[in-house]
Amino acid sequence: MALVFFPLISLLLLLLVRTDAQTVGNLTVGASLSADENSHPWISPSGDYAFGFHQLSSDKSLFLLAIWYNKIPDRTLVWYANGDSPAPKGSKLQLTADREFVLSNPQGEQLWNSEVSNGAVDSGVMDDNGSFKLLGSGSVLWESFKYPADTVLPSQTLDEGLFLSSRQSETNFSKGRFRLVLRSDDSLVLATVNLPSDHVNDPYHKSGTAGDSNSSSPASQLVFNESGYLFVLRENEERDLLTQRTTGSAKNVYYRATLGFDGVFTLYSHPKTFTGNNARWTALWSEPDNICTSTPINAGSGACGLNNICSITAEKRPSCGCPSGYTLVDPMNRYGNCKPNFTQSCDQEPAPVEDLYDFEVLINVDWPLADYALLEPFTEDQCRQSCLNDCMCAVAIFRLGDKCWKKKLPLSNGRFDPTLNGGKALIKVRKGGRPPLAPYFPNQELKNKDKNQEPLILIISTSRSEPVVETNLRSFTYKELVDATDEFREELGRGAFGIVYRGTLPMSYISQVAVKRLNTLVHGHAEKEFKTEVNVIGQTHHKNLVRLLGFCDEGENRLLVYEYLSNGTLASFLFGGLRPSWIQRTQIAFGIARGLLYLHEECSTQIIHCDIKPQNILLDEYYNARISDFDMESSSEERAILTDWAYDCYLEETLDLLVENDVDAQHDLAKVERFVQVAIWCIQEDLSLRPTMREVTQMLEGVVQVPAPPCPCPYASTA
Ligand SMILES: *[C@@H]1O[C@H](CO)[C@@H](O)[C@H](O)[C@H]1NC(C)=O
Ligand SMILES: *[C@@H]1O[C@H](CO)[C@@H](O)[C@H](O)[C@H]1NC(C)=O
Ligand SMILES: *[C@@H]1O[C@H](CO)[C@@H](O)[C@H](O)[C@H]1NC(C)=O
Ligand SMILES: *[C@@H]1O[C@H](CO)[C@@H](O)[C@H](O)[C@H]1NC(C)=O
Ligand SMILES: *[C@@H]1O[C@H](CO)[C@@H](O)[C@H](O)[C@H]1NC(C)=O
Ligand SMILES: *[C@@H]1O[C@H](CO)[C@@H](O)[C@H](O)[C@H]1NC(C)=O
Ligand SMILES: CC(=O)N[C@H]1CO[C@H](CO)[C@@H](O)[C@@H]1O
Repeated sequence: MALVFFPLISLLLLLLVRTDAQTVGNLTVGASLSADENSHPWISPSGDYAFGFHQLSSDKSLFLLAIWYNKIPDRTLVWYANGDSPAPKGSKLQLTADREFVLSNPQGEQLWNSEVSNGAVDSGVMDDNGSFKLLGSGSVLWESFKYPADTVLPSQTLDEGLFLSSRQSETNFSKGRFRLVLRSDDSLVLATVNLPSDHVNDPYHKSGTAGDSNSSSPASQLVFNESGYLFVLRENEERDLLTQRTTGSAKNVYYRATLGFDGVFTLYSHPKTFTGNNARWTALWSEPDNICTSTPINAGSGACGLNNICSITAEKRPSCGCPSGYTLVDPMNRYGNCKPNFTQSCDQEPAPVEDLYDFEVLINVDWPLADYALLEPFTEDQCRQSCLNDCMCAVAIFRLGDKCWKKKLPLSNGRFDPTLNGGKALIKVRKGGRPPLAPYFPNQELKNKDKNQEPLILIISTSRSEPVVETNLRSFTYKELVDATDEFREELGRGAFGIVYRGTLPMSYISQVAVKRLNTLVHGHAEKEFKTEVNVIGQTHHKNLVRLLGFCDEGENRLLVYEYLSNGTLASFLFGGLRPSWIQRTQIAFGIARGLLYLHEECSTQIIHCDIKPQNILLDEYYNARISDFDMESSSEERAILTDWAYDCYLEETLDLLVENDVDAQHDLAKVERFVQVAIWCIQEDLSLRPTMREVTQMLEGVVQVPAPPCPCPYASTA
């Protein structure tokens, strides 16, 4: 059986580290650019920005006309023209005889037009500030800065009425639900839009300006200046400063301010000169501080989808999770709507309601706008009874000692909010049907998973029907883990499914542990499935896997106890202060491959880990790679260009470029080539061509020859 392991490629390639080179060019009348993977973008004179076709990672036959950073390996788009209507392969961007700048599909139909109304275009130029300009008779007729997508750049201004639109998701550039708009009366506001219309709802956030400032002068512009400051300029020239911190002039640092697909507006910086160590975007500032608890919007769903619950992460990003008894409508979009996993009817039921329904309780959770009745003074018990016997009631909120709010579907603006002071959300669920343990999606075919979606699946066990097998896992009481973690004091990381804390077990063979506390919001899983999963993982033993030592399963509290590894994640090692040597990087790659081989073929229950990435690989004190399932957050756009580039280097026999700054690797080019070849085999579109993990380890280690791989492109003929 050919096993699928897409993500290892990005790891292998990340381990190779890199730099880039491109040509500088101008556009003149008659020139055209065609949408395919080999089209050469137009580069700004400094080489900082590129204008051209970006291939969608979710559908390689579609392209966006876009601007991106040319020198940063992670393809970060700062502008795109046709997010809502991506161009099929073979589309052409042309300066027509009428001197119009037009994007048309292979059938000749227009997909996008710059719509210059005030003259004929002579030429186009990608400038060093990141704006693409169309010039005619010496003046600027059109510029991308005036038609922003989701990002503003230094030296760009947003006039009143102009707005940024979020995208649908990290990899889907269609217009999303969020907008940032400059309004003369309110200054800068963030609001949701009722798609597919353009109707803008009341703001969920107003930038800290009009309210606080004494100025009554209308706001006229959002300015992003070259020192990296964002401010609202008022008509009387007063500035309402949004950002307080920068990391230097835009001459030395790339800045961008992007309205994320999750509705958070963030200022990022990235060094212009970088090695593998500091090559990343750092968030300097973002707004709002907590989108989950921002003003409830009386139309639309709030930060997460309908019936969903928003909780804020340490990075101030929303994390969404369906309540117990509810599941995602689109399992790949956890920011989307949730649906009850049962139907509630007002018709005659087959049994008394007490036998049919029960309540799941969530603390400090509320859906502020879905009330249809307030009952007071009421006890909690009366509140439960009332909701139970009311076929309209989906949720009751019991709060403030004697108040009971009954709520109907769909629930909007769901939020986890500690200021609710222990208020209880009583969620009515039908007995018997509960969704499975949130992090695990049993029996889901790996190949059905879009590799570019947010990583959701951590571990899938492919044979689950087995009875519970005893392992030597320790069962902890909740109290023991509260003590071990000193009341969950030191956080090691957090992800969608829970937070990992550092802990110490007294009187134990392994004293340092990492305790993962599964999120109460998402762990609406059945007892038996939790036990089965724990058992399956508990039976794995391999030096390249993080060991599960025990668990706690006490009512609401579900925790997993792992051994603690002192050297952090591979991500922090690769991109952190100490750059790993070539030897270390190869050893880490071997270790990951061996760990996966064990999971796929050697342990008693076959396990497929669907989220291999540097954040999920921990390092022990000897820098051995250990695969874990700690779901730290991350994104996955970088793959496409890294793989394309690596494949080009392989074809053109310029593999030395991949490891340009690494003398050791340069002296070991045979191994570099072997790694790249293996990686290319692993990302074949045709799954049947991909090697098994056993073959992968043998090829990586040089035990067997690596045959020349065919192109990993979508429609390659199979060599
Ligand atoms: C691009 O255009 C600019 C200004 O028109 C000119 O100075 C430069 O030489 C041109 N570069 C190329 C490569 O044609
Ligand atoms: C870039 O922006 C600065 C500041 O607005 C401006 O002075 C400069 O002319 C711009 N450069 C180009 C190439 O437009
Ligand atoms: C992006 O999302 C929209 C809305 O869900 C969908 O209609 C569109 O097909 C998606 N685009 C791509 C390229 O997947
Ligand atoms: C507004 O003006 C009053 C009176 O001049 C002053 O006391 C107050 O601090 C000002 N508020 C702000 C936010 O500047
Ligand atoms: C950008 O704005 C900040 C805040 O007003 C100011 O201190 C700085 O001098 C400005 N930089 C430039 C290049 O105008
Ligand atoms: C929903 O509940 C039913 C039983 O009521 C169960 O068979 C089914 O697996 C559940 N589905 C999900 C996705 O939780
Ligand atoms: C990056 C990191 O934490 N490195 C440590 C890994 O472990 C060795 C041995 O304990 C330390 O010396 C390193 O500092």
